[in-house]
Amino acid sequence: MKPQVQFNNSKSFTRLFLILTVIATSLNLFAQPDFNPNSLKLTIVGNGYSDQTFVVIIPGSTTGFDSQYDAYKLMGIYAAPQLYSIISCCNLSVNTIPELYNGMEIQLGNRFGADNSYTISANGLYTFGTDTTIVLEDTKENEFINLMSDSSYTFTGLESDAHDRFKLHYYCPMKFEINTFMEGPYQGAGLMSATLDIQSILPTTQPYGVAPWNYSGTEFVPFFPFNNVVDWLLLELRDAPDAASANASTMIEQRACLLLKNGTITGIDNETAPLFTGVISQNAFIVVRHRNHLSIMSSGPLVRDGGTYSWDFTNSMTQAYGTDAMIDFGDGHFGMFTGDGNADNTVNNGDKISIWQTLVGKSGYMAADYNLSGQVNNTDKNESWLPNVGEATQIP
Ligand SMILES: [Ca+2]
Ligand SMILES: [Ca+2]
Ligand SMILES: [Ca+2]
Repeated sequence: MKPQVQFNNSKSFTRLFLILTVIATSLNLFAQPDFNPNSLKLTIVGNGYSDQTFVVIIPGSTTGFDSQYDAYKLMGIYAAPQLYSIISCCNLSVNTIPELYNGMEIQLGNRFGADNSYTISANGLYTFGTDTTIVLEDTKENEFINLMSDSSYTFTGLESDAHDRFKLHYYCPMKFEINTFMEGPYQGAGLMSATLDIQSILPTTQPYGVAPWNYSGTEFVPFFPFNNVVDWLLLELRDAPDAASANASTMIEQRACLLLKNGTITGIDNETAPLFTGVISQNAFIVVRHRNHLSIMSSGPLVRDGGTYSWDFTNSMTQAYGTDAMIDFGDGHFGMFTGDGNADNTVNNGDKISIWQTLVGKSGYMAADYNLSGQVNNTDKNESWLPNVGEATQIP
């Protein structure tokens, strides 16, 4: 009897040890990538087996195989479901990539040794920013599962299924670091005046809700704390193969922003670059609009670095689409032409007759205040509007 009992105890102990080992291994597998922000673990369960794979953002890694971070996929037994990432060189169980960007796509690989019901579930979603969305696409069923609201997906997997049935899509706002100058308030040496801010003339609600912009955004600033805002701008994001075809129909998003004295464009927080959520499928082009300056557009696709697109209009004429689409300040800087008080995209007599003449002598936030001084007077007509008559916007 005694040896038998001992044998049973030993078996129980072995079982317990195995269970503890499995739990510890699982916890470790789960915990390790979770130390990083933006770590996703996918688990697939079905046919009595399970498998796991990781997609982790690690700055400094690459989209290729990184020996210090990535792990090759080792296929388990045939009956067990397999889930992994497919990259150009190979299949990975741990797929590290350097950055998260809007519209990013990860190709998953899958194998089902038996026709059965399977469930894919996501962990680590909390390691992503609250404004990030991850969608699992089942290309066979044409299903898109928002993992942020529904972290598991059950489906029928067949032995004959394509091995690239699933994809991950990531959506997150992108920063747009854009710099521009405007002629009216330009003072020289890379600085503009913030007179409208200093005199508390700037409206706290974005001013582009009226014609011709008819922008319905609700951007609002409770107050301007730093005396450094030149004016509100309206940014327009366009998605097109090249600049010439980036016409109005390619616009995917608009955003009212603030222009600072040094040419930096910020969101309504008066400090950080504005965010756009639209997914760029071709190339990103930015249009900068102002209520009485001529609009400009980037002459080429915006440069993306990680989660940030950037474009600087201030340092070269060729940064704006078209020929001489900006004024040359003669100090190495360039800016948007002023004088378009009626916002018809041309500096013309209408800006004098129907705008300036009706507002001359007034002060405040005025369409005919072409130098943004807070007052409409002869300076606006003679020094700002007149030299620019005939200039027109060149955006496509
Ligand atoms: Ca990698
Ligand atoms: Ca005009
Ligand atoms: Ca003025």
